Amino acid sequence: MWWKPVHRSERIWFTIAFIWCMILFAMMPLWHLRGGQNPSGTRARVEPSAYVARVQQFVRDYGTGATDGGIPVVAPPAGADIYLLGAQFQWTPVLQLEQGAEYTLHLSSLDVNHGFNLFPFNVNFQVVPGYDYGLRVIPTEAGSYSILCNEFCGIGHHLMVGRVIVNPVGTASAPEASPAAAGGGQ
Ligand SMILES: [Cu+2]
Repeated sequence: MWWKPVHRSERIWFTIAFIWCMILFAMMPLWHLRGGQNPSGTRARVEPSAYVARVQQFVRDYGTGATDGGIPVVAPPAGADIYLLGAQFQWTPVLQLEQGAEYTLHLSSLDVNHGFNLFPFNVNFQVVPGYDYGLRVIPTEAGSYSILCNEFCGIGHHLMVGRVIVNPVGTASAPEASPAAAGGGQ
């Protein structure tokens, strides 16, 4: 039957499908440029061992001395570069941040691909060995949040839960003027 002309309704349907394909095709570069989906901040190659050394330095610089489930707790100052390491099967360190402050969050992996998922928010990012992704982040809500690994990374994947603690504004231990002193001056 192939020599018979195609039915009109089928030609219309084919035309609609083709136009839709072209729209989706155009959406790919458009979404890349205008979709607001590109990671903020920086990307660089890094040797996993060098990244681990950076994380260790970060813990030495800003560690509180406390641990949470054996993982060191780190309280970096506002504006700091903060480092999080994904490794089978834990996130290191525990981050203690200030609400409303901006940080550059570095993410990388020691071994295999991991997935950074800030629970319960819909914040997701791939954590890839050999790459250091620096994301600009501002914690907007105070609380204690879990970091789940959402990229299957091995037998202990389901145990891979980290922690971010966001302290409310004004509770930081930084030696700044108290709100009363700041408000009282004229
Ligand atoms: Cu995992």
